[in-house]
Amino acid sequence: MKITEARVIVCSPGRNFVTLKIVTDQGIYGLGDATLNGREKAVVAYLEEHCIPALIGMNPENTEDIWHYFYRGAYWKGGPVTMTAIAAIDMALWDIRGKSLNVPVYKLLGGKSRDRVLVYAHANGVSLQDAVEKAGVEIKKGFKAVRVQCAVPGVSHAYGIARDGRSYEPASKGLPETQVFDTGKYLDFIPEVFAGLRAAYGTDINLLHDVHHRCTPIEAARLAKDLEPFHLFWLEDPVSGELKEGLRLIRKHSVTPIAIGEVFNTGFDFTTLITEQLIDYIRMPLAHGGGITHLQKLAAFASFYQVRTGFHGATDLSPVNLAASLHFCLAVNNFGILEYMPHQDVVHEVFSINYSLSDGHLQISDAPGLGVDLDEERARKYPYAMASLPVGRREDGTLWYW
Ligand code: CS2
Ligand code: MG
Repeated sequence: MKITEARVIVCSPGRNFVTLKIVTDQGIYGLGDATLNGREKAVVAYLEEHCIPALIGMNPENTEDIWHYFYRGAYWKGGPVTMTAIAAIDMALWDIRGKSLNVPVYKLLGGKSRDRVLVYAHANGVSLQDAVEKAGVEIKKGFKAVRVQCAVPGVSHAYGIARDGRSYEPASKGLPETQVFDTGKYLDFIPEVFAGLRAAYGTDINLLHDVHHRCTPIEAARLAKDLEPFHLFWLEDPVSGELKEGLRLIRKHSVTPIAIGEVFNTGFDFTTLITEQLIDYIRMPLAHGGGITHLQKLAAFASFYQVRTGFHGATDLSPVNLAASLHFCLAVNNFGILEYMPHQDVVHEVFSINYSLSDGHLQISDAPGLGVDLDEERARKYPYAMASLPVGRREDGTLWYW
């Protein structure tokens, strides 16, 4: 088999998505998600200028060698742009492999380790009472796990809170907007939210919370300790991922499970965190972490340390990534949970999907390959529009993590 063509499709049904389509001489094609929120065009350029010309003529069956060609073979290794491009190539090649063998991808990854994939829903409250009510709505829908974010009294706009009743979407059109954060108010308030949630729903429901990189290590340690009585499923990104040593301080003070790595892009970012048992869940998604080939290795390594997967799954990752994640999560033994934020209906005008939600779990059909498709003609109806993630500042104006 030979790759005869590869092209990048950029569209914006409600939000921007970048998709790589790799076509073979046997008429089989594969899709890969190449979306990097707010940096879409950088990945497009990387794929078009540096990867696609080299892909033409390669045998798509050699997924391992092709992965190393684009990773190790590049002198300038790693980084979100490069690794998102490599992930898209890898995903598309696994899609081709599945289609050419007429099997769903999970059967190529070891088959089913479970029947369905546990996902967590989102509850974003504008007040404590609203957060508790919104979590209740998700629990009623059948979700077994809910991530809860809450506006902080006295803070003008906290991370994760939707405005004007719309569903939460991280990026907004144009240049970044500024959001203001106050750590003191946040740290005082968040434990009250989880006390309220436990009082309302007891201990059966799994609760998660995302700090979104905004605490210093000692602040994060305090939060993890204060949240201990409420037995979170995880506390996510308690410190910025750049500061790996910071996680040692958190571990010294609490047993709240920690998830990190949605902004990481290789397994090398995790080795110390895993061998020192500083984390419990891997957040790096297939789409930003080099695809199935690389995450398989990281998951296997993590399994020796009983660290589990908990992939990022916000709406800025396309249905192609979600389908690939479902195959992966069905197959891997040390699966923990998968994030689920439903895409807007308009996304499904362009992407046809083969997964469905019931009872707080996602299921995927046995269609060959990844099982999702993209209608290129419909995609053209939704042209790219520049959008950015916010920047964060402290109340005195100092630039901080968002
Ligand atoms: C978040 C995301 O889903 C999460 O855990 O951290 O909403 C994140 O902010 C966006 O995906 C950024 O693109
Ligand atoms: Mg997050």
